[in-house]
Amino acid sequence: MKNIDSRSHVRGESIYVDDIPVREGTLYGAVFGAPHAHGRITALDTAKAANATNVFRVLTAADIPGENQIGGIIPDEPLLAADAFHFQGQPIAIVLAESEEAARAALSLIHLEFEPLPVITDPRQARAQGELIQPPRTFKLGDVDSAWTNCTHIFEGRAESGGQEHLYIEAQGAYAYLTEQGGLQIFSSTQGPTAVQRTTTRVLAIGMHQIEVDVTRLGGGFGGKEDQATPWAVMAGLGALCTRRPVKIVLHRLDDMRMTGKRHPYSSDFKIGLDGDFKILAYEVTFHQDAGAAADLSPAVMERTLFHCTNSYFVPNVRATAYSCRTHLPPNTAFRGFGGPQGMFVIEAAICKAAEALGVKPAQIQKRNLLEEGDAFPYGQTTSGCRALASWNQLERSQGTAELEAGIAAFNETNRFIKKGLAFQPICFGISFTKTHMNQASALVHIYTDGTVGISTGAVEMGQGVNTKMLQVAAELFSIEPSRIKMETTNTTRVANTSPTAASSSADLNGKALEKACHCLRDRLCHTAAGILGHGRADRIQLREEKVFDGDMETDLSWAKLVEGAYFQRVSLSQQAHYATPGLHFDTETEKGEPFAYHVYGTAALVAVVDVIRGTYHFETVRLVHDFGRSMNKTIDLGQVEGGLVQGIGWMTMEELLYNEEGRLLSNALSTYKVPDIYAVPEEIAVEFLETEGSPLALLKSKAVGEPPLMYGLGAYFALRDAIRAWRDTADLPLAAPMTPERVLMALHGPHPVKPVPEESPAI
Ligand code: MTE
Ligand code: LUZ
Ligand code: MOS
Repeated sequence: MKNIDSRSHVRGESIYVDDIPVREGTLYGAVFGAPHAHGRITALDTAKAANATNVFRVLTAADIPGENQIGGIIPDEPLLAADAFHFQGQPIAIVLAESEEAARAALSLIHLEFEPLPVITDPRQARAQGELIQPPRTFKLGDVDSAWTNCTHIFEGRAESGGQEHLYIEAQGAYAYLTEQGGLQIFSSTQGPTAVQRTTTRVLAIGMHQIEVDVTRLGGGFGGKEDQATPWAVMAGLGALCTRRPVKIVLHRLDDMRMTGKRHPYSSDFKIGLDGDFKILAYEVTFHQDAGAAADLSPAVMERTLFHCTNSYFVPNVRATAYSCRTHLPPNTAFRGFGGPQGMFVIEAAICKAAEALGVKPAQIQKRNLLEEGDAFPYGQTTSGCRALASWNQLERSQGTAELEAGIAAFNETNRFIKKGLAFQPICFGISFTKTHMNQASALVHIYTDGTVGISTGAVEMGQGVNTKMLQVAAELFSIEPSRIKMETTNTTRVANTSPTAASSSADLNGKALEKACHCLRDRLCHTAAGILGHGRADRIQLREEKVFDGDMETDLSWAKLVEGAYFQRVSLSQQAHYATPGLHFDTETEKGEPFAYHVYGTAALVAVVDVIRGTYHFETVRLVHDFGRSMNKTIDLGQVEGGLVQGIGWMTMEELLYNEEGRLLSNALSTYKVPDIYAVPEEIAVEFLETEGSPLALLKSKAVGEPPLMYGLGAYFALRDAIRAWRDTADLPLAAPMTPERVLMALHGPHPVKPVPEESPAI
């Protein structure tokens, strides 16, 4: 089935927050942000702005009726800074005016006096100064300290990965108005409608029952709207409450880039030990996560970094420690992969370093150490349905990687100024929220008397196609035409207490809840049909293609007639259902448990082509074998793989976030922050479906697909490095991403090392 939104998307008819027709009297909000990264506020004068033409009111922290607090995991972030601010762009005041232009124009009339305080932009410096979001955590397996003595080769080094701007096409925004009797309606571009509702309750001191949050769809989220859509929605709500007029706040792109958090940059130290056969015996890693100025989701992101610190490899002795470091950047947040990619980059860097020093291809070490069935992860869970080696082998067998490799070697022999490089990139990603309690969802189904169906779930459509998958579930279980089914907006009044649409789990969780609701309704209708047919044997009834069958015999009851009959017999045609993933648990004392429903595997081969004179590059081909389980929608799933891959390549190669020492974002526009465009997409992307049994915990055994493919992009960094190595030795080249064309040029021709890295430790 095609994505049900494709027609309205192409015709420009899909509705986003900014497309909602505004009510009469609507005010437009513009947000005044901190002009410096760290300071103590000594004076704030908003009178001039408030008196400007067409300005209705200016709100500050003093106008907040409830708690000035938006921090979810840790309460450490105000909605509006009152005494001090901690990052450039941190919201301090909101101008509400008759037009967006008037609101923005008045921002410059706000007068702020502050005492500047020291600014930290480096997570290692933050750690050294004791600026931690929470105490460090350590995951352990085996005994690392005694394992080193058995290692033939030991390498130490540092690996660094940069941040990433989400660049959802639809910027952050919300629209809110009061209804009656104290009610508040909020339209928000959020992945977490319940998070918006909960935080609005806290800040405005009104019950959750008074707040209705509604989401039609997002123009992309990618994690950037899991937590950070909330403040703008709460501000719109606050504006509506204070002025009793509707309030709309939609961020300008440049404000969105400047004020919101991004993927966490990481700076990490590793030590890896191998035996004479290149089996990895020991791995020790210390992560420094740049959390930015407040916790946001950083503790959970840091946790997933630890979960994925060994990627798809079995390492018998591991010690992984992570520090969440408080700096003066905008609080960093969820981004596709949620810390997993950052963790995986470090072990790939460690393997690359070992391979370069030993004079072998990284693939030789990678393949030798892939997880096998029953192997333990450092967090105690063991693999089940492991496809690490299966996907690698299938890639080699059917995607001609040996020929690719031979072709590259021959090419590099004969071409002096163009060099090619190859990297293999296996992935392994755990599916479930790592906070066990979040793995629940509900659905609400109405069958109307004409036989049409309305479906509500907690899932938010953000381009990933979850609504199409939900519709498929209902169409299949009722055996009716998709055109009879409508996916309703995601709404906290219809479906309550939802987890955000995140962790790649929304199709599984919401789809399973929907399955339950549809099964209930189907059973009820089968009973009704059995009654109408006069024998009462519901087990004989089948619904097939809008018809009712009695055993194998077609009856004259149609789906529509059956529904109508049920209504006249006063049978309920509505059903709500709740689903919670069974079997999950995790103990943060021992750091062991069973946090994931299942894992998704796959292997990619990426070929980079580098222009040695210019430092420019492109990706000639990416071939991959991905574990979809039994894909329920190959078109959508293929789109997720291609999109995730390209987003991952962008993160590793061209997207470079630069902050100056004052914590000001320098790459603050699309002219200075480069994302992959159509020309940067690999010339060939060949995706092979590794058809597996799936997992019973996956919706229709179709595995979650949203985040995992991003991690194939890690290979882009290593393919570039391999191409550079065809030109000159890379042993002392820092392991730092992104590998921008400038960095490639430096690597090819600049002095090494650009940054010193510790030498290889002597082999024992
Ligand atoms: N695909 C599109 N087109 N737009 C998005 O914003 N977000 C990604 C992924 N794919 C995203 C996307 C992220 S970060 C997640 S967690 C999943 O979709 C969430 O949706 P799912 O749970 O339905 O896979
Ligand atoms: N969000 C979250 C996530 O709250 N918990 C998670 O485990 C997670 N994983 C991936 C993406 N978002
Ligand atoms: Mo995705 S990072 O779980 O929103």
